[in-house]
Amino acid sequence: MTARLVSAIDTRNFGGDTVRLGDLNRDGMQELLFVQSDPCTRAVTCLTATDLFGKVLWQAGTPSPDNGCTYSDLAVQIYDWDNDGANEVLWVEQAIYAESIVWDYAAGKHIIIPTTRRGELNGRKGWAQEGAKRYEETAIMHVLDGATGNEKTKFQIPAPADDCFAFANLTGGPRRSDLIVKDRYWNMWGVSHEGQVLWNYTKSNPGHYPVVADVDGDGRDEVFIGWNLIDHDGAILWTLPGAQSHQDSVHVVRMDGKLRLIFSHGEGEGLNGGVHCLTADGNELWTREFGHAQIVVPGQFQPDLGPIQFAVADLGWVQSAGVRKQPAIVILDQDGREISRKPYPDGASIFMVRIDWLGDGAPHCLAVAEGGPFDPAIRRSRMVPPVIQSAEGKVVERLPPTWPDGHETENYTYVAAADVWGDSREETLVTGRECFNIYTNADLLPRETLYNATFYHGR
Ligand SMILES: [Ca+2]
Ligand SMILES: [Ca+2]
Ligand SMILES: [Ca+2]
Ligand SMILES: [Ca+2]
Repeated sequence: MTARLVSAIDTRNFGGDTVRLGDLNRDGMQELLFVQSDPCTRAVTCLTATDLFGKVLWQAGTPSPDNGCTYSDLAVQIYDWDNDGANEVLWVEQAIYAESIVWDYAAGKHIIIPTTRRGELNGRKGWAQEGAKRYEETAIMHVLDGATGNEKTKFQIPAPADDCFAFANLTGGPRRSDLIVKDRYWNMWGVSHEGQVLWNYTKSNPGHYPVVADVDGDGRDEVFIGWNLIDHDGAILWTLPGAQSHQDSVHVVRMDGKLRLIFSHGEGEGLNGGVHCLTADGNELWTREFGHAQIVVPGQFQPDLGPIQFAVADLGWVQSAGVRKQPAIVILDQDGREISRKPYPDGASIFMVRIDWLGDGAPHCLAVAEGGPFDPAIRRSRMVPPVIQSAEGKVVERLPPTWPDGHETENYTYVAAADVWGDSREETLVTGRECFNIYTNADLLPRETLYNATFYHGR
């Protein structure tokens, strides 16, 4: 156990489940962007930029301890949007939801709520706004200076497109300067850098965060959303039949020199989803069935089995009581064969990311956040402290969420991996609504000995 806590930030006022990373002030070092949102409306309510130790660079919006809970993905990204060498922060302000489609937790169904004032549902407990039957005005993409948070520009995007967005090259320019924007589950749009809507995709549920890649090599990005590959102009390149539940996790990877499209999904139409590996031209190479394959991630978990394997977080099989049974983290080889399986208690929620924790070509590990079932009283699961574990499921590190004064808490929600400490290995970032931590691997990094050394100093 060599994990060392290098940053502990008290985030009770401005923190939460969602944190973005990027160099905001152009000094080459990463900063943190804490994002808060209203858990009912999903509206972004506060952005707080800090250095890695919590010193605030700027804040936009109003911080609130009530808005650390993230219901869904959030439409906030860091990118050099205007290509001047410095990053901007882009975020989407919602349109007016004139007739809201709201998930009612108590009733367990969607209901329609008339509302025509901005912020009218803010702070409403027990509801989650998923979309609207009717919108007024448009959504607005705001572009902020990364170093100051001052607005540089803004432009209109389609009213429902406030779920999340991705940068893509749709117009054939030298870099990704266009946008894919979407709503929760019904629409996806291509938008040019100038804010012009290029196309609207409605043929299938786009699922969660899409992946973009130039799959056909024409210098423009396709959008992969599961059973469908969308061309840069919004045309459908191919569609495959299969259980039509929305994708939870998508990747485009290169295996044996060929592009492969991987996605996972849960159950739909009474059928079980799972993990699917497709060719770039839309043939299925293999399928592996799971109860609810929430996450699939590629990595070099067991390099002796080839350059790529896949880790799957399976939330388990739905039973009549509503509790999912036999959740597990499963490692697959590149042909979809199961290599190992680590079981978790029935009803567990599992979140994980691949992490290069050991460095220097050692096998990748998983950073895992394990919780019980979602608890509505605290609007999150009760959590087990995060761990780093090997492909075989062996725990390498325990990373207790820790306050600046050193005392530990179980109040955290996710883990992330990024090399923010500059030693070529990835750190573990632990995000929560009270504190934020960075753990680094303090173990010495093995290096080959140099020989035929000289110290001729020039005289
Ligand atoms: Ca920086
Ligand atoms: Ca810029
Ligand atoms: Ca292309
Ligand atoms: Ca590092």
